[in-house]
Amino acid sequence: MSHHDERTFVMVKPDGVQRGLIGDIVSRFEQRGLKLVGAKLMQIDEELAHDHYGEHKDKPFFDGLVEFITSGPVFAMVWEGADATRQVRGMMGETDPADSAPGTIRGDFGLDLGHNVIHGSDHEDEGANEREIDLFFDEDELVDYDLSNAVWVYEDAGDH
Ligand code: D4T
Repeated sequence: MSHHDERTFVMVKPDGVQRGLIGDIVSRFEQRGLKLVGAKLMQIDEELAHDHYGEHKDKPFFDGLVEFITSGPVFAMVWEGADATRQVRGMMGETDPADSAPGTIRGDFGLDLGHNVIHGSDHEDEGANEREIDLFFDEDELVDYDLSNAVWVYEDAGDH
């Protein structure tokens, strides 16, 4: 594995899907130079919501969080690239859109903590990526391929 191959799980939440933000969000990651290796529109059921948000099960906002994340389709993705998890988190902004800088996804598209448009695996939680990719995707839904623009994104990716 090269250092360009870090994979991270990202999801446009039901508010982002309903507001027509899938295209813009995908565009931002593409333009950054990340490689899309899996994507699907899907409905999260109660069981998957509990598995995904298990760490929050004792929090007061848990029931509302489950209700929200199951309230409509989400767009689940796996993106690959150098330092992908941390870079995606940076592009997302803070958990609360109200604290997020303009230019970030939540800072550009959100105002409310309970409707914060996007999820990305936590880069400080080791193993979160693998766990969430496994939870949402079968192995055969992830595509292994070379992105031709990699030689222009990475200085050490070959000749151009
Ligand atoms: P997710 O997991 O949705 O990408 O968000 P973060 O990783 O940025 O933040 P988190 O796990 O701390 O929170 C998960 C999810 O719960 C919502 N939330 C959070 C909420 O509705 N009320 C709250 O008080 C908090 C802390 C927002 C994100």
